[in-house]
Amino acid sequence: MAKRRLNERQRERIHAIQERRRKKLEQHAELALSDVSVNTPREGRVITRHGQNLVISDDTEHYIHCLSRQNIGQVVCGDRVVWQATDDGQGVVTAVLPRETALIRPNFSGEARALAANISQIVIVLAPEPMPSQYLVDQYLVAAEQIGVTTLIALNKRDLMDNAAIEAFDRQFGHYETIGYPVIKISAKFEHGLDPLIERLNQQTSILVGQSGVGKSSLIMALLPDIEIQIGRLSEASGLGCHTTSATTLYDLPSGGHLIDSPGVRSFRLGALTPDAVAQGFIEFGDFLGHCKFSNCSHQQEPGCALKEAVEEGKIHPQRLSNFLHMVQGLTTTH
Ligand SMILES: Nc1nc2c(ncn2[C@@H]2O[C@H](COP(=O)(O)OP(=O)(O)OP(=O)(O)O)[C@@H](O)[C@H]2O)c(=O)[nH]1
Ligand SMILES: [Mg+2]
Ligand SMILES: [Zn+2]
Repeated sequence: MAKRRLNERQRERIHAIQERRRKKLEQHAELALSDVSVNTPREGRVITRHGQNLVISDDTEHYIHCLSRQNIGQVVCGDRVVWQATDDGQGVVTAVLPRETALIRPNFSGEARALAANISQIVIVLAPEPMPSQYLVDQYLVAAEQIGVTTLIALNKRDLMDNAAIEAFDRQFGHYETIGYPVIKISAKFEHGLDPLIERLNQQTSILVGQSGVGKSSLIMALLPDIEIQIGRLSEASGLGCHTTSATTLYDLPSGGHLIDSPGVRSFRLGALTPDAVAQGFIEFGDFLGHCKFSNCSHQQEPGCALKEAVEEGKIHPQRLSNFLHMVQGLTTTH
């Protein structure tokens, strides 16, 4: 997170310098690709990626700048990889080890792209501003259920909310707690209410996701006492000078486990899921699915719809059903 504001020209200059360094590193490592065979393959974990440039941590938690071989597919933050040192103190990643999990979203051309790999938990960060979106939360929850990781919701910037604002938030988001997703209210700025979050992050590899400006990077700062050291190590290894938080990056938690910062999104598009897979992402629907009067019920107008009845009985939140229908409709119109 930038401590001071940079004007447009300064930003452009920094960007140009970083681009030049990146090009130089790439040329350098391309040359090195030819002599990797002499060094033993080792295992490492991807800390961050800028294009073809990777920073990986080796088995001694040392950070190394590596290039990835072109033919090994996408390599993303959190990936476990095989790499070989080159004689100039850098390295080449030669293989990606199988992923336990991957948070995937389509890019603008609709191709599936992993955002991070081997995560065990998703932390959806919300704030009073920018205004939280239940739809975005539900999309993340479907993605999380699909890959089988736990999820919690962190409402940040609690310090900006008075009692009325908290009550309004609880009316809109309180049902997630009932469904089984913990909702933790915190302030990254004042380091308030962080203990329950720290407890849940322990020993996990968690990714912070959410809209731009909700305070993900601020939370990283608040949760990691040695963040300056970690950023320093990263900048040194990447050779890119000052580390920017624009790339998804993995940090070490002091109590064990990892925390990944990801750049904010306006929306999260789900990949090619079937309507059934989306339905499974709405875990509280489980008791009612398959109990509609018509087996091909679209849960919209039909009589005897078990989901609509559950909404009427207060067992399913109406917004969850309408988000589900909207999501399923999105699948059929875009695929
Ligand atoms: N009042 C208040 N402001 C906060 C808090 N946490 C973060 N902020 C402010 O919110 C703004 C955005 O914070 P960031 O941490 O950069 O947000 P981000 O989620 O990382 O944003 P992107 O990297 O763009 O996705 C900054 O000006 C922070 O100082 C908080 O708990 N309270
Ligand atoms: Mg950020
Ligand atoms: Zn139905």
